[in-house]
Amino acid sequence: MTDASAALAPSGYADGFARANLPPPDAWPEFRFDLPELQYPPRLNSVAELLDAATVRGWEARTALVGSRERLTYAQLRARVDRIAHVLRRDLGLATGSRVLLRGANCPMMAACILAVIKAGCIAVPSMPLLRARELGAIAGRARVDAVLCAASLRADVDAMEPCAPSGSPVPLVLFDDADAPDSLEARMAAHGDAFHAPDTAADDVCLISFTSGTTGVPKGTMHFHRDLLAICDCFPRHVLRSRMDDVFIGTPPLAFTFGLGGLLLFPLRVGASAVLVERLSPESLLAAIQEHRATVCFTAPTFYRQMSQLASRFDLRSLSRSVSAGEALPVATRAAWKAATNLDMIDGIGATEMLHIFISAAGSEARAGATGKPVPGYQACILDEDGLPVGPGVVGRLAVKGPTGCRYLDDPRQRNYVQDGWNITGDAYEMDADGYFYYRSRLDDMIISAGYNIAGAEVEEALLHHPAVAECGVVGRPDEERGQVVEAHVVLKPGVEASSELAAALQEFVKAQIAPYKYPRVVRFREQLPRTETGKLQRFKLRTDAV
Ligand code: 3UK
Repeated sequence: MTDASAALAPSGYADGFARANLPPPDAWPEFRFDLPELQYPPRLNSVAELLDAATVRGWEARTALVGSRERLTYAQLRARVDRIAHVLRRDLGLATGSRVLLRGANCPMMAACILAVIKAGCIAVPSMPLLRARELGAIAGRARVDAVLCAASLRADVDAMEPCAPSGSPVPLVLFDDADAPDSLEARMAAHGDAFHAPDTAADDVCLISFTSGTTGVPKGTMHFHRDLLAICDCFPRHVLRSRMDDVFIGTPPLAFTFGLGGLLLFPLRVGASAVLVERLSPESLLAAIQEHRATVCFTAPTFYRQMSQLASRFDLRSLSRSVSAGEALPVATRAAWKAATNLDMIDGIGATEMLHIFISAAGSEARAGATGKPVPGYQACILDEDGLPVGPGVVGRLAVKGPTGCRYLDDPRQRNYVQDGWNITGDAYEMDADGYFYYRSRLDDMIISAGYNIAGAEVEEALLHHPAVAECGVVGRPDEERGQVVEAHVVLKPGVEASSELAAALQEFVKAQIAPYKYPRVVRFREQLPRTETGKLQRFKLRTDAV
């Protein structure tokens, strides 16, 4: 049998697209459910589970979501989700298992739409707000979307891509936040006041297709089951973050990025907490929002924390008790700056779209500067050499993980690169110490090889970040005839500092004094800003290729 459905419970979906496009079973990672809380019933709708539990536990009057214009209790969120689910199934006539493309900035309505698609027994395909028509079209085509829910302000790119069904006819587009339009989502919702009962679905039916924020090449669709959405809630937030009912979550990752979907929606809902969903946050406005909403848990990327450290003294941040950094390696200098500014020990965590959320992390006194942490309960990790054999402490190799979640690409030969011998291979070079802590070194494809030496750009960046003139930096290998590659540093200076060749030389000496001198940047380029993705990741390929 090459069909994955042989290994799965009967699907509850009328439309078999997702099951038909799962990788063949021999290309799956091994899934492990090693904790009592990871034993889910075979029939499951993850959103019904989250929102029904809220009712059963008496959370109806508690605040679930806070936006810039509205605040929703758990009861109001459930009612809104039910109305949208009725629009999808009754008005649009979508079959279970249909794919719905979602497009909107972080706000309560976008969150309700994602939840409603899943509760309706359809499959959510969220898209990043900054994607343009061509990229959106690629995603819509790969996931063969049957309908689009889009914030009115972001409709232009959807109009430009004109998503079509296989028959060639355009798929329905419904706009929200479109106050006066008679066919807006809100207008349609008004016709449906009754409760929506989730259709029967399998715990291993696909409910989310999340596209990687890949910087190059065709985007990869990662497929996640109903049980995966609950599993991420029952691992990192339960065992490392220790989220509680009285927590107020806040942060920057888009809901279309699984870092944001988990951290700003699923995790709070799982424990009866609330989430503040605001769009277009800057380091300064995020600090102001933490103060205003008395947020307790913050999720964002390292570069945001670095910028916030410099502004933190102007705000009252006493409500904040945990801050989570993910998406990129957390430099020791950033951890130290944040601690000095807020007295908080950063919770670093590595996650991936393929794994859905964070799988290595450490909190509080368990955290060690320079290390990402230890495998989150529920996950196992090891370091493999080039032959796929595990190596011991102190050796750099390929990071491999397994747990309750893992990689299932939608019809993609790259599945066999990411999954090998049951392990998920994230593409990161890591090292372990004798105590079982994992240390990030670089992306495997970003390792700089210069005159025969392997140099991790992150190590050079770390050294530069300790210099008082440096605001941000990115270090890459630039092709070089003589050495293969040379180490090249792209540096953003702090406000008021002038770029000069003297400063460049001083930075080079500064690095040589801290790490092995052969690693110093032979080229230093000053820049106004660094190219980043919407998820906060440095776009190294742009640094390597940009003629500056
Ligand atoms: C890198 C890190 C060092 C690493 C993500 C939290 O980033 C997320 O998913 P993506 O698919 O990227 C995955 C890759 O990003 N990375 C992420 N976190 C760290 N490197 N230290 C870290 N703490 O290369 C990884 O392979 O965009 C993060 C939760 C959900 C996510 N999807």
